[in-house]
Amino acid sequence: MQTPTDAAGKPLTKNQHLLDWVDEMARLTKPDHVVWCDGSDEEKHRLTEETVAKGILTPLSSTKLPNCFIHRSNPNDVARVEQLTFICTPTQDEAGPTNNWMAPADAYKKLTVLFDGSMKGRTMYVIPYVMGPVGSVHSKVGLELTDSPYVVLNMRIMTRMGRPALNMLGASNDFNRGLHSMLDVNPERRFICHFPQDNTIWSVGSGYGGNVLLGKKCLALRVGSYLGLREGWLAEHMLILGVESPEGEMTYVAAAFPSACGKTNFAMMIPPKRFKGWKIWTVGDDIAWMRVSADGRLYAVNPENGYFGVAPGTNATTNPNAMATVSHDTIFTNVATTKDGNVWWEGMDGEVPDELTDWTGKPWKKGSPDKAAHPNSRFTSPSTNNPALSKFTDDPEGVPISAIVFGGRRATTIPLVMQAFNWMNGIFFGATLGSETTAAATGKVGVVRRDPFAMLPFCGYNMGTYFGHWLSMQAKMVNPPKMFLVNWFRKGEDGKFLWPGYGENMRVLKWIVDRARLRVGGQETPFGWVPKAGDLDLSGLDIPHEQVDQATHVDLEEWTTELTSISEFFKTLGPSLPRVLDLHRELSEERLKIMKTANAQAKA
Ligand code: OXD
Ligand code: MN
Repeated sequence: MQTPTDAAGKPLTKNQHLLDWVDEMARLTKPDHVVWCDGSDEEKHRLTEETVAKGILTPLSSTKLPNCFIHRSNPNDVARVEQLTFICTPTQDEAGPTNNWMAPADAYKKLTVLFDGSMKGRTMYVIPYVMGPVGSVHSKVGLELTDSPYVVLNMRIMTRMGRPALNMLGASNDFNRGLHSMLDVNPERRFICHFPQDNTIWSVGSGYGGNVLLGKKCLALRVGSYLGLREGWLAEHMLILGVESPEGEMTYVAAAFPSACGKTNFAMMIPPKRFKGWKIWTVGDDIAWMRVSADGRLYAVNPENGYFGVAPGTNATTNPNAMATVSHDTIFTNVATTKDGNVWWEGMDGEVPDELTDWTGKPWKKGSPDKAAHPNSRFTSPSTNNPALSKFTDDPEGVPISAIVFGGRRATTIPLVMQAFNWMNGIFFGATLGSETTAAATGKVGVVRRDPFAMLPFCGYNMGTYFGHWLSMQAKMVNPPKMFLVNWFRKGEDGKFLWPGYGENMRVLKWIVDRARLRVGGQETPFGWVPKAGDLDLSGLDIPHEQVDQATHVDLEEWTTELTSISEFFKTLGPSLPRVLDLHRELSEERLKIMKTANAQAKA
């Protein structure tokens, strides 16, 4: 292959490993043209014009939403497809009981047939990108080959893309090899296969973000988690935020919540009025790469460079910073549009418009039973659009993490906030993290789906081995972060949420920061520390304090059920579950029994 050049004719790379691989993949997929992306503005304008001309993107109002576009995807292709996502490790045991597995040779064979000639009549774009700050020890270079210009434009927002990635790679062979073709966007021919040992991802038959923006879930989490195991670091489904006090003290927190539990809202939170002078700074809203530095602390970077956020439910109350973020230079996918070139989704501020064009492109009238925006409709916006973006987001060192938070959607049992006794107990919180299903997802409401570390769909190897890796990280840390469990979604007997959530979560965050800095009280329970009356700052909060007591309460009967359910879950993980986690469950059960007996005696 000839040395590729940018539009001005300047050479882009002479990396022979890279050139040979691109050549090999081009021989397989047989595109009409191969275009190397340099990440320049000129390239962005050219690709935007081309995609608009082809109807892949449609411009929105240049006054209401400058430089914004809408993309409507194939209606059969609107979300990640867990059942078609495979971890292709040499043995099934390495993928573990929570992943779909295919033997690497079988997967390569099956997908080679699909990729053969899949780009005929199309252009293959070569996208060099960096996950993480360019040049950082945390960061990784990836190459994605794709026949979708929509993917190029999204990758341009979500990653550090183009020439800097090639410069960082130099002549090295250490890069992620990602191959993507839309093929005919047919669910029958859709596969997202990960080969962690080969640092390779092959994705075919989809155009949807999570399946095709290969830097995100595929590299930054599935393959990344495996690289983390091998190299001694952590790739996590966690937001990263900085809490700044009025005195200018900064505390960084990483938090794992299952998909669609409000990570983006939490990462961009604006503290309530009572917290005058406090600020939340977003480092990342979805993924954290963390490693121990020379000072024995855990440091995190956000490998991404943009937000691929869920649009419905985003409004001036739930996330004012996100509303500002999406107001320019944004690609919207599967939202509804108004006649005057604006966007709309369920849960947006203001009146529901009388008429819209729905996410499929059809006319929609107010009162229609169908959703106007797809529930998984998205915005892709650069991080630099976020008014709360941390100035350390590009810091190659990352930010030092003082607290790690796990949270799910639980109507009962899990208190508003609880601190783990120690690192292992925190890993128990992560390992048993669960969220209740909604009717839309399963038909059964209130069933707890365990989603350990919010990584169930994203862990690229055996879940038990993953817990073991987390446990072993403690040995490297002089000063490990404190660990917490939170639940914004607990309900009262009337079925209403006990806690107002959103900006008010600052009150919980403050307790977490103060606990991490060893300067506020708490109450020991058999399962962890909870705030006792007076520990949470509730000033100016307009709800009865008994309601907060209910939200923070540890109910021994509910925990009896919880520990039984955890025991069932642990059994599904098989022999690689670290014994210490099951022993911790047993210890909790024994402590629970003692409490129950003591309470019964006190009553008698
Ligand atoms: C996401 C997800 O898109 O977790 O971030 O599904
Ligand atoms: Mn996510």
